[in-house]
Amino acid sequence: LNRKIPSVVIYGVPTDIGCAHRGASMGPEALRVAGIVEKIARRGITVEDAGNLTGPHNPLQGPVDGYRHLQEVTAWNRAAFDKSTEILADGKLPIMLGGDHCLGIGAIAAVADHCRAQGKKLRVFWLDAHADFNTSEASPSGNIHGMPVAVLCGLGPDALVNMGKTAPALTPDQVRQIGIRSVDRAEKQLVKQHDLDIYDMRYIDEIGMRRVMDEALEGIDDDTHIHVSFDVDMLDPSIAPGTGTRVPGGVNYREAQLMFEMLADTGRVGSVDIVEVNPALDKRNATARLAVALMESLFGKSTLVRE
Ligand code: HAR
Ligand code: MN
Ligand code: MN
Ligand code: MN
Repeated sequence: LNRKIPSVVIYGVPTDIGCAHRGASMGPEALRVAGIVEKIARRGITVEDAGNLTGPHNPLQGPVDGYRHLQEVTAWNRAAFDKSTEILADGKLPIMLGGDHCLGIGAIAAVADHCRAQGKKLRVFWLDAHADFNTSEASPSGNIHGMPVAVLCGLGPDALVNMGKTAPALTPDQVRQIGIRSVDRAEKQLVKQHDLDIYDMRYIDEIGMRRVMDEALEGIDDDTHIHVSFDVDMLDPSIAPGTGTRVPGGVNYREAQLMFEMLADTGRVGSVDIVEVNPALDKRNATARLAVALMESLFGKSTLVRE
């Protein structure tokens, strides 16, 4: 394993269209201010910043038929889908800077199409406090950032489910969810019914992050494309306060660093999302700076001294 990392293209998707609170729209700029481009480039990787996508403003409306802002969410995801598709077709590695996590729909639908076209296996690492497996019936909020995994697995409105060439984009067995500690009542039934592979905080506490990652990475081979969808609320709020739906009892600094180092060791990471950074709630950009430090780990910076 451990191949050369392809050129990286970073793009921003400045919207909070999928969530209840404003501010994730400022995430891309916070991540740039924290040095995401320079720090990945320092790893010896070619990095291009493609700027930000554009899309509809946030009308701040309530849910309609169980979805808040479905039309606007669809437009933003279509833009992300197109951009990721273009970057992957160039043989490059897209890093999408969100934005809220509804954008995982477009970004990952593009990766799924790309992998199918290339005959590659796809494994998605969904790093999050939340399972994001709600349907309109199950959701307590109608916020689409609580639904992207369900949508990618075929549960949701046609406009989103049919984002890519093939629907559903994913089957649940391609997904590994890590850091989970907040799942709604009806959502819990759904994740059980669809047999999602969830490494919740209790399991992380009991067996440790090293073994969690060994299990989640099992079966990765040379033909596997790894997509990392990193919702910063996976992290404990004490180290990552700048996010809209904080849940206590999250992943600590060293556990997170180990996760990203072990993902880096595979040499198979082919696409990344960083979502839910909300600078309006942050302390001196700490959350963006931590996310960037973890990207350095993901792109090969190591804490190994011995060996
Ligand atoms: N489960 C809740 C809902 O669906 C909140 C989940 C959304 N929050 C996120 N996504 N940050 O990971 O409304
Ligand atoms: Mn590829
Ligand atoms: Mn999420
Ligand atoms: Mn979350």
